[in-house]
Amino acid sequence: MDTPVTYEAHGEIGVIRVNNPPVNATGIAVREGLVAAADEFAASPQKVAVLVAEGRTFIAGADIKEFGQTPKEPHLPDVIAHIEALEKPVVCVIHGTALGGGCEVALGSHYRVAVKGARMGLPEVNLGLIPGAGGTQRLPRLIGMIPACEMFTSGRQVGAEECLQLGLVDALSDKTPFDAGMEFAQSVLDQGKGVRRVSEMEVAPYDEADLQALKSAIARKQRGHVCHLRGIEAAVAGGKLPFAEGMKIERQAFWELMQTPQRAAMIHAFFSERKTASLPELKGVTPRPLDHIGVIGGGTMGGGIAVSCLLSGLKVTLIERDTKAAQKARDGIAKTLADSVKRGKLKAEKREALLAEALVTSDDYNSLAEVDLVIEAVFESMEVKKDVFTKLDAICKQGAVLASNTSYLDIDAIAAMTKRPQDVLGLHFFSPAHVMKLLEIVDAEKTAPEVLATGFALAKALKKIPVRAGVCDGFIGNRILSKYRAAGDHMVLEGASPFQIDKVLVDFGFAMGPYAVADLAGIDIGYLTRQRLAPTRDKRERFGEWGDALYHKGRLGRKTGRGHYIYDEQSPKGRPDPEVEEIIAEERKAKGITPREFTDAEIVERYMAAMINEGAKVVGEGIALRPLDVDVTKLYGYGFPRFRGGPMHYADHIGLDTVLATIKAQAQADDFFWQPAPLLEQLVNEGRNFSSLNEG
Ligand code: 3H9
Repeated sequence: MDTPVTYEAHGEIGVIRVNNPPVNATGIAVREGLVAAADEFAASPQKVAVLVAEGRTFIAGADIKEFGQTPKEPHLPDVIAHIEALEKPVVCVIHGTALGGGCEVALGSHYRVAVKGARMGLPEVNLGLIPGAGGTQRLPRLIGMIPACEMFTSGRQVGAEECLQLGLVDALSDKTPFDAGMEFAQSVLDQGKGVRRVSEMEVAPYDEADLQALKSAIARKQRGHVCHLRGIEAAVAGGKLPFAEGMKIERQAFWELMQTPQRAAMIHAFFSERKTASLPELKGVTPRPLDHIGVIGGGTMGGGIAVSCLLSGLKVTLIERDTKAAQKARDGIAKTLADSVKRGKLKAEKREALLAEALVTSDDYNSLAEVDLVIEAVFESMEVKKDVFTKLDAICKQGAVLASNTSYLDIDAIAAMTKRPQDVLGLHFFSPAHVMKLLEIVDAEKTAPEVLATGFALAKALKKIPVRAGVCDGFIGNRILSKYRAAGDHMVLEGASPFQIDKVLVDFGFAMGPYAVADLAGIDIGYLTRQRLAPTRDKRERFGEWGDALYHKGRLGRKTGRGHYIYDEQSPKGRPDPEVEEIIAEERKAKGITPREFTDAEIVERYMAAMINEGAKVVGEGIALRPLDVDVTKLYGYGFPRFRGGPMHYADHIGLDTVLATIKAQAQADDFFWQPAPLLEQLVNEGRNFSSLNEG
């Protein structure tokens, strides 16, 4: 078998080359290869070695696929120690990304050179871990305790220039990785430099108050995560001890974290979000060209979609109903782009160029004649959408992809308004569309494979996480949302307060609870949905009506300063409003309900059971391809805590039989709402879990 690590001599310089596509992860063969190459260099006449990787990136970390299996020797910390212990210097050249174990290999080398565009980072916290091959011990010794802790607790990728400023690399180069390494190695030779081991350095003194401030910020921002503070503990404790003692502390913490459900959940999320992006059925299908995008509607959603496209280098033509509205849409986009400039994400000149050259706003549908793909983001009304698609059918060039951003409506019915239903699909963005990562790609009955593939290509261009969904009311995300929100409403009717439910779910790890979300989205949205569903609502369905009372009182949520919560200067993020509890109490009274207390655990159990049950229905009906597609949807569009992996992963964790038992117990009181998903029953009967459906 070809070894992924080779050693070759170039005069006085040895070259250790890592070649393990796609990202040069340090699986067992690479670890063995690095030790062998280091030994070959040690025994060779060469005086200095260059450690360089082939392909698109330097080592992107440990091989995550090996996590959860029994680790095989040599372990990465020992491999790195072996390299560092060499008596002749090793120059590491970083291109692409040196992440996790890759960054740690670089830290174990004696010198580091970064080529243009290279980035370094310790992103283990994104996998529920801390660096486990010396990152918490060497990095503070090299760049100082506070910057080191900031780097490995944020998991961020640090650009080459900042690496140089931090002292993380010794030099930058414009050359190819190989040439950059050879040049630096030659300078080491010329200057007669020897080895320089980071493990032998002392941690520079730092201000304890800065460390405390960082810890407090992490405790706030990373609520629920167990790994971040463990990393700081290991770094701080190790910084006061001999290096080898510090390594033991790091190792212990790393292995303990490796056993946690959080690590399993976050690695599930890592691989799932990559799986949703490559549909097996689209293998070999060529997407249509994407250069010029049409957007219809310049409100929050349409404007956000336009910004997202512009920032990704696509041309945009945005249509509004008259020139005034078109100008307003342009102003909104200009403002969002100005915010990007303020945040340092966009250069001011680039913003000017985008607005002048890449964006056209118009009230004339004929301007869409040449677009490659058009996304309709107008008012959620079937009549309005049908009118838009009839116009698009008449105007757009043959082969243009016609997409609707509807959140609920039937894409098949929309497609039927055109003579080219094969070109129609749903592209469901989440607001704000230039920020939110999720894109539900709705595969309608007649959508052609290359049109679906074009949806996925657009997601890639926009750096979104795509999930394929089938047609139904609410697709994957909103359909499931309607059920757990209803389960929450039932508990409120029975005696819980919306504020208790929100708090419990935030404690569980959600970014926000459902009633705070309702206030953010607007109480009118829920009201209109209830109105839309009223004609077809089954008499047996229980539902809360206090939202209607809030709506009629003009309490539309954040935008009016009151919804479930009061939003004012005193509490910009909202404080509970006793008046809402009174409105709910009246509704209970009118419905003859005697309120009772709910425990926090009961709230989580019921809310999650409703979410999982509907998730299982969505998978069982083929609306979502696999349970992991439900997980990714909830993680990226609905604030589900990543450290719990998504609702279906969470269900496997607590046990599907437990979930089914909850559903059956609830069905005794309400067998209309609590109908177990056939797929859930089947899996329980067969002793299987959701994960078994994710394979392949
Ligand atoms: C660690 O290092 C622990 C150590 O501290 C201690 C150890 C003792 N392993 O993302 P892409 C696959 S923890 C295995 O689509 P991009 C990925 O699944 C690790 N596989 O490409 C995909 O496979 P497929 C710390 C990996 O260009 C393919 O490579 N490191 C790994 O958009 C392409 O990936 C990290 O957390 C891996 N480490 O982005 C870095 N990484 O083609 C994780 C990727 O079958 N990786 N794959 O779908 C990344 O952030 C991105 O992959 C990267 C490239 C930025 C490198």
